[in-house]
Amino acid sequence: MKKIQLVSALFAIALAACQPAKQTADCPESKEEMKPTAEQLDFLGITNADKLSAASKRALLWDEELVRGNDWFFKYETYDLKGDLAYEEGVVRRDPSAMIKHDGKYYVWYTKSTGPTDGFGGDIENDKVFPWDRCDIWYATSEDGLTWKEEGLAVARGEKGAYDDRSVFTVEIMEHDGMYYLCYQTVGGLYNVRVKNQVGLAWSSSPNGPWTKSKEPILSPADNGVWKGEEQDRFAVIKKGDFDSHKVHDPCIIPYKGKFYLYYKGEQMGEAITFGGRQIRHGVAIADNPKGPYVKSEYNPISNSGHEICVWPYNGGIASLITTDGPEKNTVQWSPDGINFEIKAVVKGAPHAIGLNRTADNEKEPTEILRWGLTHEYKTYDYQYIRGFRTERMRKHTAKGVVKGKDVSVKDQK
Ligand code: AAL
Repeated sequence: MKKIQLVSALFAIALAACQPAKQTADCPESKEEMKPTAEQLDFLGITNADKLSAASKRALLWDEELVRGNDWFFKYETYDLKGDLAYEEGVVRRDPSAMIKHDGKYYVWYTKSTGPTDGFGGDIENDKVFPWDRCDIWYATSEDGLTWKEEGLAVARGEKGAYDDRSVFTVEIMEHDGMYYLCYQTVGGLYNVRVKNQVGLAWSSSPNGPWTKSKEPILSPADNGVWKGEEQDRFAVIKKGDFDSHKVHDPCIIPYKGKFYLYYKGEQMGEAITFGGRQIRHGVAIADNPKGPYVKSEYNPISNSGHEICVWPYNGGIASLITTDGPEKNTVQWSPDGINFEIKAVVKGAPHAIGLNRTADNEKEPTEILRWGLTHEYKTYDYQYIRGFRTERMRKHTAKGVVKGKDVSVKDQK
């Protein structure tokens, strides 16, 4: 049974790689219609056109452009940062925003707190339940992206009774029309396992602040799940509700097609473990103005996998890096409309909680914006720190000692 599920999931992934427009021409709808060309058979190394294995059938459904090229694939490595963002004992710095440049300096915002995590076993009124509990948003600047100076607090938790009085964290930056917008996660009240998480917004005419906070959250979880019983158990539900019925996380706003697309991660009440990991999916909410109101797309969820949001504009559409959870984890995807995403590459792994370099020429190559950026790493469960990452494209696969010739990509060899 399990095998059948996996095969059908992979078949669905292969089908997803078929462009809708090509469905009739290059992508046969049934195996009976599969009549591979001699060139396809030769390129894919298929022995007998009349004896196609399930894997060969899927391979024949792949998008031709993706098969011949390797444009979306990358491999990565991480490295330590210097200055104030180097690892500091007793301090949590995590979930870096994207980097922007202002007056010759890179800027980054991030979640910051101090002290170890107590967890949920004790007095949650006074304890710190997660590394991202009891946090505020801080920022740092750098001339070279490697050595950073912590500039101070940007956005603090709200006053007692406010929707963000417990923690503000996991922030993203958007620069638009001379204004700066920080969107971030919020928790208010008691941080128990059933607490709902929302998204807040702050704006300023300078990246150095001061920041004005929205009085109300700009995004909230869907209100259609039903908990079972009073006990603090996030898995006990009568009805799970939408993919984002419990938490809206990792917000990131992108100006797109004259509107503002707020991408986010949803967590569902009664979250299950499905094959490939936790039930995590992404959604989008769209507004006419940066401050909202943000209206959730009727097409949500727009991913079936993933974790932290990492999205960028490319070639008139939106690209998205899907990591950590779900059957399509470790894939790079692209949508022509910001909503309907297709897999473009499967990667070996990817940095988590990426802070993209928004100053990059993101149109140069599909993953140019990923050539270097920020990520975070767990030193221990209690303490995370911000690190750098760099990526490179894979153009060929050569053995040790082979004399390096002209750098010819697989695509160029056609
Ligand atoms: C991250 C993000 C959100 C979660 C926590 C802090 O990976 O998805 O930010 O709340 O973990």
